[in-house]
Amino acid sequence: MALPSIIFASNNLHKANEIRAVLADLLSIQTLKEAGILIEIPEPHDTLEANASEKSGVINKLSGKNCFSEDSGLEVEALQGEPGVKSARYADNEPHYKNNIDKLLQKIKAVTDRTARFRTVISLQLDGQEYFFEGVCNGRITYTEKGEEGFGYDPVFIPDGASKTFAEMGMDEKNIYSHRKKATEKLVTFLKDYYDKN
Ligand code: ITT
Repeated sequence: MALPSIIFASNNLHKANEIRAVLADLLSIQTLKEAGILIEIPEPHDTLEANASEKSGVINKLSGKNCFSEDSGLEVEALQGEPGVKSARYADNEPHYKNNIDKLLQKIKAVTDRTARFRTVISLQLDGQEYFFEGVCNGRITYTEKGEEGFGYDPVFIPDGASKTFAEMGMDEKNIYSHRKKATEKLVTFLKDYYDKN
C-alpha cells in the first residue's frame, strides 16, 4: 500500500533533497513552501529534540495535518558537543555556513583529537501523537575545507569509513553514511508498520 504524502516542516532544501533520495517512491513529502506555508519557525530550545518538536508542533497546529520535522547538529568532542543545537547560528545571529566553519576550525586549530558526530532528531506528528527518531553519523573534522557539494559543515566533516569529506561526495554517497538517512529510514519503517496496522 502507498503511504499517504506528508508535510516535511522545513525550509531547508538540502535536507528535503537528501530525504527524498532516501525515500525514493516509498513516501512523498511536501516542503513548507510546497504546502503553501511561508513561515520561519523559531528554534529557541537547547536540545535537538525540543527544537524538532517545536517545528513539527507549530506546523501541525497551523495546518491541522500530519507532518514531521528534523533538527540536526554537529557535535565536536573537543568542544564538549558544541556547536550542537547552535549549529545553524554558531558564528552569527543569522545562519551563515562559511562563518560557522571558520569559527569551528579556528576554535580547534590546535586540537589533535578531531572526533565529531552529526546527529539528527526527527519529530513526527501523526494522528495526535508525537514520535521521535534519531540518526547519528560518527566521524572527524578536517583542518581545511574540501569539496563543493552539500551544505553546512559538509566541507570539514569526514564520516568514519570514508576518506573524503561529505562535500566531496554526491548525495547518494553521502547517504551511505548520513545521520539524516539513518533517522529517515527509521521514520519510514515506523510509518509502514503504522499504516499496516491502522
Ligand atoms: P530547518 O528549516 O529544517 O530548521 P535549518 O537549516 O534551520 O532548516 P537546523 O536548524 O536543523 O536546520 O540547523 C542545522 C544546521 O546544522 C545546519 O544549518 C547546518 O549548518 C548543520 N547541519 C545539519 N545537518 C547537516 C549536514 O548533513 N551536513 C552539514 N551540515 C549540517
